[in-house]
Amino acid sequence: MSFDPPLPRGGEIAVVGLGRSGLAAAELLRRGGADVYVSDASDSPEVRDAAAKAESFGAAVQAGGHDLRRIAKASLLVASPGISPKAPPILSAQGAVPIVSEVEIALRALRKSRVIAVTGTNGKSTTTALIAHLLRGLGARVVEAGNIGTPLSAIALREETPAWIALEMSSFQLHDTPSIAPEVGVLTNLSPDHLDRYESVKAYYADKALLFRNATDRSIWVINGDDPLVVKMTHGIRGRLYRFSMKGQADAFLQKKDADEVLVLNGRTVVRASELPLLGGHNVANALAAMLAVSTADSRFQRADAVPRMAEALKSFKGLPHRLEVVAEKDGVIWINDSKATNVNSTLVAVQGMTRPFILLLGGRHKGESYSALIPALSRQCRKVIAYGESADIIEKDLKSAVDVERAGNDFEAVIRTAHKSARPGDAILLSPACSSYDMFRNYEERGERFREIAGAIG
Ligand code: UMA
Ligand code: ADP
Repeated sequence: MSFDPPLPRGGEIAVVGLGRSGLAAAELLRRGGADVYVSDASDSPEVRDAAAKAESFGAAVQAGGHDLRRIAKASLLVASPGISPKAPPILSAQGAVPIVSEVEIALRALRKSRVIAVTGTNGKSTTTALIAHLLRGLGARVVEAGNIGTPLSAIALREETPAWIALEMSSFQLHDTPSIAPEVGVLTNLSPDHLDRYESVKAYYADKALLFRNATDRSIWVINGDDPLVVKMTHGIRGRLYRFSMKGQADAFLQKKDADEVLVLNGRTVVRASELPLLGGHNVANALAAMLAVSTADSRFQRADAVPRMAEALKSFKGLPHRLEVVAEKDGVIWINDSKATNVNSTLVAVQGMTRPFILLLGGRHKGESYSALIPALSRQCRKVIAYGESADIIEKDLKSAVDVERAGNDFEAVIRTAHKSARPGDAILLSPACSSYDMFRNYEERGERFREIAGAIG
């Protein structure tokens, strides 16, 4: 295993966090011959399992705490993305030890792969998965990785190096990835998020802008031409800019045609909007972004014969779980799992896309945004908001003047039963929480799975 730029010679590399990222990075570093010390503040069964695995490949391991002095003497620190820059192990290294992300290590080992990187506040995972699906449809060898779920280091550990990588990058990952220089970089949209970690929206956007840190005249960027913040951020950056738009002509755009709308790429009609299997206008934007990213990545994908293959791929794309996913239907009520909506703007698009009256489950760990931006959209068809979890007080305060809000504590089954009591035939029960899940669950996936189970049992 070789790294370009190489790993520091001598000394120990400290990996902080033994979640998915930390475990994969530690193994990759060991494969490269480095001495590795990996530690995690938690002593949970999952962390202990990961610790045993890390020991098996020869890392020095600590679960249940970090040795801050040892970390401060390391030659390099690899930080897991979920760990705040203000956490003690990161602070203890600051100024003394270079700090990088797990993605940085993996990129150095994957120089031969062609990377399409996707960032933005919402739509990253869907766009990343669509890019990979389109490339597969065009016969390319591709994997999806990064914030979407599989750490990039786990890809670097595979025997076969992929020709293409569709790489989802969160702001946390971008913060510490100095080598990021994708063949194509995509910026989906920008709106406030993660204000529980960042001091200001400006600081959050500054991390997003790090996608462009190594821009050259040969760089290719795919951006949302309808989003003023995206347009402003990318104004004047080096490289070629390609735009997608839902509103007017662009490199990829949505065009009215008779009674329907069509997705147009580089002047060619690819597919009708009504043929896309995904719900909601935001997913049309994601499809435009993905088509444009793929077509700009390689001249082969710009030929006329690529168009029908892209159309087939778009039509056969199965949406990702936990994104506006219908999980049950009974007595005229449909149950929709949008657990991945972890900020106000993502819940807003879900609510705007609703075509029937609905009960909205809103709550979890508050991330600092006001919920009042939802009011105009909720006023149309929302029968009731069920406010639950740690953020219930704030949700109630922000919404009660305009919408019927019922408080429902933090027993998730009781929360869902409360929603069910208010539902009538023809309604939807929508879990689109606008909050992170960490007050009650391990992650958004667990929250969505619980919703699916309880909806199945009730429905
Ligand atoms: N920990 C410490 N010390 C601390 C704080 C935390 O040791 O001071 C430990 C925790 O006990 C835990 C570990 O760090 O064991 C967790 O690390 P992590 O939160 O970085 O989790 P991973 O499993 O490595 O998952 C990360 C991403 N998680 C976050 O960014 C929060 C996953 O994105 C990503 O899929 C995965 O790497 C692979 O790349 C999830 C996410 O929620 C989906 N992302 C955010 C989002 O989409 O909004 C950015
Ligand atoms: P991310 O990876 O950025 O969190 P996902 O593709 O996982 O994005 O979608 C998460 C949620 O964000 C979805 O459930 C949906 O409610 C919302 N969403 C998806 N795409 C968009 C978009 N283009 N614009 C605004 N919101 C979106």
